[in-house]
Amino acid sequence: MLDLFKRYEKNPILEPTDKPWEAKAVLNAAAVWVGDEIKLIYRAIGVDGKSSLGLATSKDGYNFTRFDEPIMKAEEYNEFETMGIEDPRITFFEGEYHLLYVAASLYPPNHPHPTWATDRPWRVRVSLAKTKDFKTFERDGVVIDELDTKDPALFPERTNNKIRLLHRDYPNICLCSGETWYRWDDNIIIAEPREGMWDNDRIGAGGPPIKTDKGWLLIYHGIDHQHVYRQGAMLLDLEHPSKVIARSREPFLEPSEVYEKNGVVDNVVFSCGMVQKDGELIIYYGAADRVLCAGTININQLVESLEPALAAGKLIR
Ligand code: BMA
Repeated sequence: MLDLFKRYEKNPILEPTDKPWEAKAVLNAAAVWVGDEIKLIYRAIGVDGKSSLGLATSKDGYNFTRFDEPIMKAEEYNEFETMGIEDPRITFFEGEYHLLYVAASLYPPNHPHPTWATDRPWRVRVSLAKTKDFKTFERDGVVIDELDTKDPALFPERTNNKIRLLHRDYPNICLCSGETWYRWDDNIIIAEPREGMWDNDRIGAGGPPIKTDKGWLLIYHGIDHQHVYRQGAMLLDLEHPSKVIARSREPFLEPSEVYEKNGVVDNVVFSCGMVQKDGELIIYYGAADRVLCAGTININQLVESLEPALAAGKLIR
């Protein structure tokens, strides 16, 4: 384990309340600065087990004021959202906040479903909603057709005139590129799980990549064969973001506190967003799928800690 990440001493920062829509869990949150305020859009699990999205705001990054009602709920007549909406990530892109989230539903009975959905015919789709004011959202719906995928992370700018969208096509991190939404020119694997390491089972992007002078810094989660979730990072080439140039040999965060080890799903730390402040990232993460936590890491130190990668999933040893 890398010793660079400092947990906020008063974690968790958000816990479930007695409101039915966020009574079971509040977790994985998108995060963004809007003026002098941080806005978190978090996944809330209600008494019915379905998720919607809540909003919380803060000036210091740790003390948040919540809104009473979800700011976004699953659309009633949307066949892709019958089991809720989950795990938002947010990017300010071309003049609007783009909120990408996972639309969850079940495949119709007897429909072929992906091999990883072993116990039930779970269907997940990456969906998009856009907003300028965090009050009204324009729902654009599923952006990658016909693909069971999640963990979407949109780059804040185009490269080579292409929109770049990371997502997790099981078990890899993939990159869709295209000049217009919905019409992707290609979809390629950029990083794979690594056998013998902490991320040997499957991996997925955290919050949107952050531009540094060394490359795009991406926080990601790795899951091992024991179903432990950890957080690490990789650096993607500034001009060719499908190229991984460096990657964490060790995670910087793994479950060790009680609230990370025991909850709705044990041994999970899962991030969907972070903000920059004074050369550091404040990383927000869901812990044991029940509460929302925060911690900081120095950006330069994190970048320096990454080890050169030869190609997707391959480390120079
Ligand atoms: C993922 C998502 C996340 C969750 C994680 C750990 O597949 O469902 O919302 O935090 O699993 O259970």
